[in-house]
Amino acid sequence: MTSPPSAGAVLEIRQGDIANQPDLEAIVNAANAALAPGGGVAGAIHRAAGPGLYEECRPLAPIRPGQAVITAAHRLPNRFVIHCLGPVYGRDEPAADLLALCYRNALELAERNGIRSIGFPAISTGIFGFPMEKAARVALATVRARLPTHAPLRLVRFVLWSETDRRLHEAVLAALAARPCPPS
Ligand code: AR6
Repeated sequence: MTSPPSAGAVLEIRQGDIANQPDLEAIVNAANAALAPGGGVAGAIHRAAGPGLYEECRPLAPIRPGQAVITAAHRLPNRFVIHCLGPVYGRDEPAADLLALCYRNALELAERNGIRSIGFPAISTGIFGFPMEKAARVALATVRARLPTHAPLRLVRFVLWSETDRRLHEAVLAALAARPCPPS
C-alpha cells in the first residue's frame, strides 16, 4: 500500500525483511541500548551487515530510549543504518512519547544526512512488548506529521514482518489518511 504523496514524499507499507531492502538509502534498526547484535530486527541487521557494524556501534553506546544514532551500513546493500532504542513497554514511560521520539529522531538524522529513502521496522513491538496497533498509530501518525517538513526525503517505507502486521498498518494508515494531516 502506498499513501498519497505528502509534499512529494511517499509513505509506503510492505511485508518483508528490513535487512533486505536494497533500494533504500537507509534502514532503521530496532536496537538495544548497547547497540549490540541481538534477536529480531537487530539480529537480522547485524548478521547481514557483518562484524564491522558492531565495531562502529560500540563507541556510540549506550543510548537512551527515544534516541537514534547513525552508522554506515557495512555489508548491507544500503548506505546507512539508523539505530533507535524503543521503549520497553511497561517500563520506559511515557511509552508512546518515547516511541514517537524514536521516529522523529530517526527522521531528523535522515534529513541531516540528506537521505532520500528510509525503511522502518515496527520498533518496540517484538521483544520490547509494545502492542502492535497502538505502536502503529504512534509510528504512522508521527511520520505522517513530519514528512512535509523533511525536504530531502522522498520515500518512507514501513517494513512489517507478518502479513497480519502489514494489514494492520494499512488499516491504521487508511484511518489516519481519512483525517486531515496534523501540524508537525
Ligand atoms: N524485518 C522486519 N521486521 C522484523 C524482522 C525483520 N528481519 N525481524 C523481526 N521483525 P524486535 P524491539 C519485527 O524484537 O521490540 C532485539 O533483540 C518483529 O516481528 O526486533 O524493539 C534488540 O537487540 C516485531 O514486530 O524489536 C533489543 O534488545 C518488530 O520487528 C530488542 O530486541 C520489532 O521486533 C528490541 O526489541
